[in-house]
Amino acid sequence: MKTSIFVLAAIATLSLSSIASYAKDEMAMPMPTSKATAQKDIVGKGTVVFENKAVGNVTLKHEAIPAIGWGAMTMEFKVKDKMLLDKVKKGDKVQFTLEPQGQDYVITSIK
Ligand SMILES: [Cu+2]
Repeated sequence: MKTSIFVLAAIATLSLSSIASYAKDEMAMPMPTSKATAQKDIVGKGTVVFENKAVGNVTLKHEAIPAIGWGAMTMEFKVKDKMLLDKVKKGDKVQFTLEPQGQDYVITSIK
């Protein structure tokens, strides 16, 4: 009798632990993470046509940016941080990185 109680207890423990490990496996399922959806940096090249440090805008004549399907054009960008414009001036050839922000793209680095 003592033995059968022990066996029952052992079975109960086993099944509990297998349920526990099953649940753990479920949680370990690959979930979409920010890493998986993170975009590659969008990098462009261009020439500074005009910069407005006070507002945080820069107008660039940029080359095509295939990453986002843009052709070459002259357009105005916002910069994420006005400090980014401290080192650029009209006529500079620059390389810049864009980050989507709503419908727009903002410059996150420029050099
Ligand atoms: Cu453009």
